[in-house]
Amino acid sequence: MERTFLMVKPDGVQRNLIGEVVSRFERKGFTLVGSKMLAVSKGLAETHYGEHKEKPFFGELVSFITSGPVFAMVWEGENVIAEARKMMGKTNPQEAAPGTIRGDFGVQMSMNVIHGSDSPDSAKREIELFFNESELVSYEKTISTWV
Ligand code: DGI
Repeated sequence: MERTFLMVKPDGVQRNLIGEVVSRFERKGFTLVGSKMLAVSKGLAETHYGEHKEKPFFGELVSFITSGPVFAMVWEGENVIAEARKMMGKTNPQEAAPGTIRGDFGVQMSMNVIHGSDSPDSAKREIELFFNESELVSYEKTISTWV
């Protein structure tokens, strides 16, 4: 079953949106297989956002993601990587549709509440970056035949 890495960013944690975010993915029918609060170090932030190293907003991105605790998660489900991206909405909250997490809760580009892997390769990389295998559980919900 496909897995993705999602993270409530420091703005989402400060705004008490962890429960809201978790609830949306639970209600959708996805399965939470790991989660933790953590303070992202500068090194972890730079590795995680490595693809943006040359961008003008890289410094701002790293300082934002290290500015407060985040809530990191691994979710499992059919096509969960693409579905989670749809539920998050466009990167810029001002372009994100109402009904999406960023459309409903975000106001500006840098504080867009949630991160989610954008491909199977990045999901694998990000899950391994943030979690040990022992922190993830594989299980079947009895309700799964109804989802
Ligand atoms: O995968 P996403 O988070 O939707 O988007 P991304 O991987 O292209 O960019 C990572 C984060 O970097 C994004 O959530 C917000 C920030 N970002 C992206 N493009 C810009 C930006 N921040 C600023 N200030 N300006 C940008 O053009």
